[in-house]
Amino acid sequence: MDFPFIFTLPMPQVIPSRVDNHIERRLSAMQGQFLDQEAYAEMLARDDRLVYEVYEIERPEVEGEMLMGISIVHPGKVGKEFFMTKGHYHSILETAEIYYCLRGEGCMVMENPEGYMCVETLVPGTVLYVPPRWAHRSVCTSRQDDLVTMFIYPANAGHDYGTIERQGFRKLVVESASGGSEVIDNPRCK
Ligand code: S6P
Ligand code: ZN
Repeated sequence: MDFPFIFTLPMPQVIPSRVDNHIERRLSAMQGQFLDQEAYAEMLARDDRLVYEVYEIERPEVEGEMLMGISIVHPGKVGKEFFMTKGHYHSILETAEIYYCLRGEGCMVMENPEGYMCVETLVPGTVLYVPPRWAHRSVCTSRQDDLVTMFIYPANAGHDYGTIERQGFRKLVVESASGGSEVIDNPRCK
């Protein structure tokens, strides 16, 4: 039988007091994801940098349960493109997700199979609702701070990474001429 449980997100580290899985994604796991492949190869040859981490609270991956955890995207760029998560659709496309930004600066790049795109800014306090059918990727646009978000989604959602790996997102987040960030079209998407 399940009993209710609590955990805490102690500030400022925001590492949950309960963690069942800790996932680390390094540059080497992001093959083909960044636009500037030359910059990617050069950076990887120097150092297989940690791009992002996820702390998950484990629950049975069945309908009715929820999964939650903390996602931390570290600051960095490959060429002009900011560090980001791989991004995915949910395998059960009709499942939504909620993100709550705790620290840092960044955005969520989203698109759906119907051809719509959306980029929402994330700053501490932002709550983002990603509706069913929208692929999502978090991007850290700060030069020095991690982008930390909490996520909650149906435990049976599953992850489809393949569609994004093959096509990329249609929008990319890159450093602008003034040193800020801007959203550009992905030239690899026709
Ligand atoms: C899961 C949820 C997050 C991401 C995490 C890493 O549905 O959206 O837990 O898994 O932000 O991103 P990704 O694209 O590597 O799974
Ligand atoms: Zn998701």
